[in-house]
Amino acid sequence: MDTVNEPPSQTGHQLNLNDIQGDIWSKGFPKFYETYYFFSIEPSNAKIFAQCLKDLPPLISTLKKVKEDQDRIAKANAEAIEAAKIKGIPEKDVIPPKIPISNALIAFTSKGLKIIPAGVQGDLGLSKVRNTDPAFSNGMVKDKDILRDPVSDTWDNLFQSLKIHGMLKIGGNSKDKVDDHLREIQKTLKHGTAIVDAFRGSPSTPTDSRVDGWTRPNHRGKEHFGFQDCISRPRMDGIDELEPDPDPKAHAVVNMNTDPKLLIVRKNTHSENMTSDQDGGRPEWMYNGSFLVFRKLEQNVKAFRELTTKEWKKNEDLYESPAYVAAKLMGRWESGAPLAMPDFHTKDSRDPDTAKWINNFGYQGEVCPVAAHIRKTNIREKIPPNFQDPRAERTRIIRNGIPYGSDYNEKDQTDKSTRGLLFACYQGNIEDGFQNMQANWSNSRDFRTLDAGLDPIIGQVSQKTKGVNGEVETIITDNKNGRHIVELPQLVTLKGGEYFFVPSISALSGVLSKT
Ligand code: N7H
Repeated sequence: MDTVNEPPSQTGHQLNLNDIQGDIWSKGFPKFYETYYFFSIEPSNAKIFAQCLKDLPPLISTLKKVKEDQDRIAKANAEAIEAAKIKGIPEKDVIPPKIPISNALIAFTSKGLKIIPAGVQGDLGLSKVRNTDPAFSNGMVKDKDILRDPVSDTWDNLFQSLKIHGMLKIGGNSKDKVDDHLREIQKTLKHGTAIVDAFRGSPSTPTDSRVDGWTRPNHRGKEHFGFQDCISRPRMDGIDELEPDPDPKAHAVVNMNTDPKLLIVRKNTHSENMTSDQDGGRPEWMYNGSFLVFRKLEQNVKAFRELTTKEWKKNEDLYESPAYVAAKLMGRWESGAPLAMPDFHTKDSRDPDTAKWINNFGYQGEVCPVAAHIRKTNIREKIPPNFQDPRAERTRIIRNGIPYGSDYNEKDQTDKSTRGLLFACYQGNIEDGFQNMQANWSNSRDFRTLDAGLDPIIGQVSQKTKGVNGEVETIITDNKNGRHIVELPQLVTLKGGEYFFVPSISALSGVLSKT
């Protein structure tokens, strides 16, 4: 496939910015607001649906469009800061200008691909995909045992319904803009005829097939536990500025520069289930697409705060504050400053605006516990050939989710509202990416070292191995006292999710719209 309008490549990896959907990039959609709309394709009208897909590409954003939007916003922000400076207004008080923007992505489940004419007629080679990408082909519910997900009775009806064939992810800077964009796509896809809401609950809950998120108005960039999010992200040659060499002063041995084929399906994108002579084992129509994992993850902020306060009170001689305990669980301070770097061991006093961009670091010793969320999910080391996990080098994801729900208010004990993260990540193969990270790293007491403890943020154990009160354990380490076991309540609860494939623009208007 030709490469169009891409910036010069520094390492020979080229990206077709006009063919790849625009959220498959570490910066992703610019957004204050985002909706995830889940639909079913009416089997009797699958031909009409395929015809409609031909008209869809102008409403779906390419990487080129999203990059232009991000550049436009960066320029407007820089101008606002410059203008404020002249008036003597400090940078932190500048409100970024809101440029009216929305962007959309479409993705399909394997069930959805099977229903459309190209799937029925065998043009999509889905039997090959069953071999190369079993997790995607089976769907998230069937992957439950591998992921060690709890039974799905905690899931929202929408995800339990098993009727999801496709999803629209639309991000923008206002709800109105996002709603308009959604309505336009629904009209193009003949909502009511060719597609219907995946789950239709009672009339009193009309938005059952739609899940909305928004950046926290007074804490933009911070998730509900209070941490700066979206710092560490893989950088792809051809669209990102690459990171400099790993910084030896910060013990870094690798950086986040990532071969795009780990994130986007290309000719040589690996799959655990492909032998080396099956290069290109996936059908070509999948090139320039990516696998998307969606999880609705509810966060128990009250339990998080109580836990960090309790552990601090028990060990005041070791931990200077509940915030320090929280940093031990996360691996970064709330500001984003990495615990692993000597300058940040004990004080979160750094300017959050600089701290939050620090990413060129590695790990030495256990000042940052091996079980801490960011150390579990990115081991930041050169993988030796005999490493216990042969997939480790390929385990990279692009995270582009958004928080949902209102802020937790400690003072209102009657408040029953819920909150969390609409987690979305992209990868070239689910087994190598999300599944390995969640199942074999975060959920394993013995990764990365024997008896390291669970990832305290997202680790889950099956009901069978939980304690009597449903608690699980992690290990906090520190310089003075070595290891210290922490009993965890389930801080994050899965409310449902699904696996999707995000096709290229040419596949949408080509093979997928064949009738
Ligand atoms: Fe995690 N959090 O906001 O507390 N995550 N995450 N995550 N996460 C990270 O670097 C969080 C989840 C990764 O390279 C930070 O952006 C929460 C899942 C990876 O150093 C924070 C939830 C998976 C990284 C959080 C959640 C991951 C990462 C630090 C669920 C994959 C980069 C800021 C509710 C299976 C690690 C940053 C690196 C970082 C939070 C979920 C993976 C603050 C609350 C399900 C790869």
